[in-house]
Amino acid sequence: MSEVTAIEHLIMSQRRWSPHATGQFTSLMHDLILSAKIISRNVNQAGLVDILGATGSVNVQGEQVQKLDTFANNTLVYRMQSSGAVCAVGSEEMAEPFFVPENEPHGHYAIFFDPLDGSSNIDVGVSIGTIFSIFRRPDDENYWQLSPEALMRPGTEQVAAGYFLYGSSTMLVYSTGHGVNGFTLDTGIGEFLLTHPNIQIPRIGKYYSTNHGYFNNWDPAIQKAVHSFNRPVDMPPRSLRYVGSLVADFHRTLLKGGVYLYPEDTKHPRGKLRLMYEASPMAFLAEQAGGKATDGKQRILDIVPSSIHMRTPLIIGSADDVDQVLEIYKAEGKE
Ligand code: P6P
Repeated sequence: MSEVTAIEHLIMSQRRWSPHATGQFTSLMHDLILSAKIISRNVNQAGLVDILGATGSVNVQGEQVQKLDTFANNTLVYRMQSSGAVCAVGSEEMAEPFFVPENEPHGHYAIFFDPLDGSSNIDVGVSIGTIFSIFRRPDDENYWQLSPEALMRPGTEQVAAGYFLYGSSTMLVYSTGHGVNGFTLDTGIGEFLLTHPNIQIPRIGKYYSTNHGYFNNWDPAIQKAVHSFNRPVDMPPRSLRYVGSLVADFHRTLLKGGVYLYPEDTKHPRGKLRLMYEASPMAFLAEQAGGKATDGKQRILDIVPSSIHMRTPLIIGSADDVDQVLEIYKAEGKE
């Protein structure tokens, strides 16, 4: 039987990289993982809740049936607030960040998340996920100086980032800046076990992933870049894979290689995806796994957010495939 490594063991073993570790990060990850187990349970019963909930608004656990996005957000905010490791929480579901009151147990981490990315796919059984990005507040910063502006830091300052994937199995893929590891939830014992150690994204992939429905809304350089994958000159055409759930599309790109593109278009002039809790954490993972992530002009991780919910174009995946897009953009004089 191969060695079984539970995630708690790996988190503790990584503390050697932080000699001044206070245990706050370990506490944060414990509560984040607990949140995901709770969300996974409810996501996996979504269809059943409709049947079981038909008798009223009470679900199988006797809880009020909530919209799953709201449920996921409330679960995460509550757990993060009570972890004692967090000073601020930002979420796609909240207009403003939540700051843990100074008179309550708090720590030096700020966490941003998309609590349930791709949730519109729940009723058709497509994988969805929770994406998270973790920053550390400078120790010398006085607590009361915390403001939304203080939280708008570039992705290079993330101390950890990752996602939970609620699909055929529940997975956690994350990095603390020392490579990318994947864990699969063994529901029999309630533990995330290391199943994908040191993930490396192939330099070139078999797939490209984008919403071709927007083709006529793209500028000519983007159209040419996408055509370079489905009508290449000197290699077989790539296969198109697109499920419309960033976590699912990125997870496949990370493991199998290729490129995911959500560029700007006439409907989304700044792109659709959010920088701080979608593009930036995925870019952190992609680079840690040997890949690249750009908005078409600059490295995603170098972008300084102008707002918590700032949107950005995203081209992410295998290094050579992202470079292929950038070379075409440059040849087409794309700004
Ligand atoms: P479209 C889901 O709403 C999401 O934010 C991402 O998970 C996904 O990749 C993208 O939007 C899909 O957008 O415009 O193709 O439906």
